[in-house]
Amino acid sequence: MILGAYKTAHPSYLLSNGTLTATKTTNNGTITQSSGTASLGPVNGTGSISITGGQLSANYLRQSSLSLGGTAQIVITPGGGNAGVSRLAALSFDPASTAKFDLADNALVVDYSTTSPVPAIRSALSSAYANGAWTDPGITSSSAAANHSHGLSYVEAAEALGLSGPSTATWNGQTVDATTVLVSYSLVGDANLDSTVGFADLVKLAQNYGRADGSADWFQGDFNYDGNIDFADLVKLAQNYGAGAPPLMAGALANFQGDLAAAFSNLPEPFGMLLLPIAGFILTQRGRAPLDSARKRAS
Ligand SMILES: [Ca+2]
Ligand SMILES: [Ca+2]
Ligand SMILES: [Ca+2]
Repeated sequence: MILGAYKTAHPSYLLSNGTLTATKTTNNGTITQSSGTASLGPVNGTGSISITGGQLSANYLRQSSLSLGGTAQIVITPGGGNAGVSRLAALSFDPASTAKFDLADNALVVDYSTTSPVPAIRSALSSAYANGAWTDPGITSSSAAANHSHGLSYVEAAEALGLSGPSTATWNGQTVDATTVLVSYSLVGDANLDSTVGFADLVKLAQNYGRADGSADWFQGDFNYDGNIDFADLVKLAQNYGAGAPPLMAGALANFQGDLAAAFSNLPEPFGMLLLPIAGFILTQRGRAPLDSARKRAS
C-alpha cells in the first residue's frame, strides 16, 4: 500500500471499520483509524498516523508522527531486532485515553527536534507499568508482561551515547542524534544498557540515590517510571543483580548502604547470601556520621 507517494493522488486513508491488510506500507500522507483492524507490515514514509480506536499491527512504524487516543491498540510484532525498531519524529499519547502502544520486545526511537518528549514518554510508561504487570493503558510491552525480569528502558541519546551538538551515533541500527529518546526492551536494573545488571549499574543508581524531583530516567536508575531514584528502584536492580555480591561502595551515603542491604536481603537464595558481606560493611559504618543527613531513606 502506498499513500501520498505522488503528492496528491492518494494522500490519506481513513479506516473506520472492517479490515485493512497490507504486506508493507509506505505512508507519506495520513492514516486515520477510528476502529477496525489494520495489519500494515513494515510502515515507512514521511507521513502521519492518527489512531483513536481499533487495532493496528505492524512490523515497525517509521513515520513523522504517531498520535494515539481513545481505545486505540497498536501492536508491534515481537522479535524484530534491529529490523523491528520503530522511529518517529513525534509521538503523542492522550493520557486520558485507554490507548495502548505495545512495543513487545522491540525498540523505539523518538527523534525530536527541540522539546524533549521524555516526560510524556515516562508518563505513558508509568501508566502502562502497573507495578510490573504491564496491563494498563500507555506505552507497554506484552513481552515484559510475560517476563518480569524485563521492562522498557527510556533515556536521552545525549546521555546514554554521549552525544552533543550535531554528533550522531548508531543505535540498534538507527542513526540517532543528541535530541533523540531511546526506548528499548531491557533487563530491569540495567541502567547503562549493556545487557547485564552489575556493579556499573549499582554505581549509577547510588550516584542518583534519593533524587526525588520526578525527572530522572532509566539511565540514572529509575526502573519504575516515577522519575525518582529510591528504594523501589534498588529492589528492582537487586532482583536482577547477576555478578555476585555487590562490592563495598566507598563514599556511598550511609542510608544507601542500609537500603542496599535491605534490598538484597529480600531476595530468595542464593541472593540472600549476599547480605552477609554487606552487613559486615554496615557494621563498620556504625558511629560514622551520615555523609548527607538531609537525605532520608525512601520507603
Ligand atoms: Ca533529533
Ligand atoms: Ca548494565
Ligand atoms: Ca523510581
